[in-house]
Amino acid sequence: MNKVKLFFATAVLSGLAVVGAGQASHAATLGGYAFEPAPGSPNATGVAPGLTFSPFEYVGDGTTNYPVGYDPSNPPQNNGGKSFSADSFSPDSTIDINNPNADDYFKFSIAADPGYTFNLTALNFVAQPNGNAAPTTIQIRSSLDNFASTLFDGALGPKNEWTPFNIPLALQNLTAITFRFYPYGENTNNGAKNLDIDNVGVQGEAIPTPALLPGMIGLGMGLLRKRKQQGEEVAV
Ligand SMILES: [Ca+2]
Ligand SMILES: [Ca+2]
Ligand SMILES: [Ca+2]
Repeated sequence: MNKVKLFFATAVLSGLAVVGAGQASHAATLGGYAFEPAPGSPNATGVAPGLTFSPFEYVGDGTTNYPVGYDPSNPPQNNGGKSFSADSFSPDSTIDINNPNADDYFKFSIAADPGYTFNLTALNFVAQPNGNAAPTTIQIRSSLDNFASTLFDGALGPKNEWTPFNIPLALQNLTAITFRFYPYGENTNNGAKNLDIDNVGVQGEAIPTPALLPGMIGLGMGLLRKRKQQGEEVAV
């Protein structure tokens, strides 16, 4: 191989190595909800190829709106843009997953497109208990066990402040999942009313089903056929 060819071969190999490194680094943001632009939107943005995100929803008997949201570049209040808010949650810690009027929740779903699966490594959001009549705590559940157990159960942080949450997950080989967020608990008996939520997102990776698979199955069948022919030859 002359020097020019060697140069190009090295360049191609280096390029492949870079691509390979890019594919190996996972835990990218797979999609999420910033509720922008004004006047507010429930639709996901930044969704990775191979996945579909539902709109972000509130299920319950309260009302929703898009109040001022979270902007980390604008301290000390960090207010800016839009968030999503509802005003009726469980005042107590008992959550009945089949009674959304008493135990109201936020939810969103992720589904893999045909030919994909996905892994999740984290769920992120920021939340702000809005005023005195706000929930104090939040639970997160998922459809993987029909919402039976809690993936997370923790304090929401001070009222009228945005508190960030980063919840590690280790969920693999998924084709679909729905998350429910159950804010609950009363702030000085004023009720579990207003909670604002913003910058909801998940980290992980979307994985294409190996395109090699049909070819490998074909190769396997070919080998089987060849062996069978050879076996018949021996038998004769
Ligand atoms: Ca926002
Ligand atoms: Ca309610
Ligand atoms: Ca309740």
